[in-house]
Amino acid sequence: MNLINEISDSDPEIAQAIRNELSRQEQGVELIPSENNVSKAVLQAMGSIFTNKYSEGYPGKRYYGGQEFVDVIEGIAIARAKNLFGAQHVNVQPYSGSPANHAVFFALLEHKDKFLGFSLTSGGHLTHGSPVNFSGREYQCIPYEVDKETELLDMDEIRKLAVREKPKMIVSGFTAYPRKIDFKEFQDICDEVGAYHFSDISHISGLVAGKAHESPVPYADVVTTTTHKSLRGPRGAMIMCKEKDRLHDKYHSESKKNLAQLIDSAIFPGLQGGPHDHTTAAMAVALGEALKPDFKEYASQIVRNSRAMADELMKNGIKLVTNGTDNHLILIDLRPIGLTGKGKLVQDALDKAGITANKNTVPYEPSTPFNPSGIRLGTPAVTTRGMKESEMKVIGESIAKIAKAPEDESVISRAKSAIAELTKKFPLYPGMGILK
Ligand code: DSN
Repeated sequence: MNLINEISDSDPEIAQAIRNELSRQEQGVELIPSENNVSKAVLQAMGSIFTNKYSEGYPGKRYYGGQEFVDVIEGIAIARAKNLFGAQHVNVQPYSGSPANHAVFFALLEHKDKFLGFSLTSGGHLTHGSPVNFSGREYQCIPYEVDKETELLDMDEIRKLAVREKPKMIVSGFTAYPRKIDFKEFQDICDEVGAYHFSDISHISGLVAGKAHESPVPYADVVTTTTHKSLRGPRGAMIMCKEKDRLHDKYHSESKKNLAQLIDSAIFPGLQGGPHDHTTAAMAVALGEALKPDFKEYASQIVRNSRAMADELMKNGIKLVTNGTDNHLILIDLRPIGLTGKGKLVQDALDKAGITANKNTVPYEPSTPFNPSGIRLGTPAVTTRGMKESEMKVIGESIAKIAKAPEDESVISRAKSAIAELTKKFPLYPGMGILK
């Protein structure tokens, strides 16, 4: 079944937009670190007839009839996630990362409870306590920052902050931090102050699954991840947690449930209605792919590619936050080349050359989040396309040239030709026929 042909007949406008988006994805390089290119099998599961079903509840305990096959896919998704990450309990129903994180707050904290989260401008996520998000409005966030000099997380400072503030929860995880996180140290601090450890591995879950990054699962009480970033699945999320609530006696009355039940009931009926079963089917397929041996090679190639691109950028005079990377992500600091607050200018210039990236704050950002001084890059999608270190050098050199002259059309045009040449050799979805 070629679904695009169906759309072409029924809704030519949308069909054309899909074709245009495919060309954009095919002819450019996708460097937004939270994006990826899913397999055709994942796309097909996502577009399957499971989109027709409602299934409030959990496998074996649903509120509507006709659940025998939904229970199969949800059961397989859970079993594969447990196997891949070594988790005791998994919930695959969160609609996406923010709802998953919301459920963790809802399950573990009471209104205005205090927690420690990585500040947005230093590399955290909105849901880690930003004042404009539910997490910063409904709860009391004490933000931690990176060290001003090294731009690295300073675990001694985080420990001191935790000892002083006595939070009920500490969040580990990020959206814009190019280095490894020591989850065991976070857990030690949580143990010392009697706090829950909530780890958000949305960005690095593919690296964790592929053993290219340490896992928080053996330590943290709760771990969330989106499934569409380095994990290369559909847009969705999962929550992994320990069965038992190790802080039950400190924070809950006898009547409260164990951790797994707290999380499940926070998702449904606490915050969500019926799960998106077509997403669950696609998630099961993606988790099956991540369990195959070649996913390990994929994960380590993501990091090798990231390092190669970082080296090329630095060789060409570009300053990177922390002067390098350990993971899939690179953060360019535009301030030393006189472009403070000009992230949007550079993002737009890269776009014209077929390089998709995003403007981003840098630690201790002197400008605003809408006009920040950084550019965030990542290698999960280009690695999926089969690109390796030599291609990263071409891309890195093009980015460096554009960053240094974002208004020079001849520089942009030369970079565009180099990128077009490169992408021709790495077709996206070959043989899919969706351009017919
Ligand atoms: N929007 C995601 C990212 O780009 O990192 C986080 O939710």
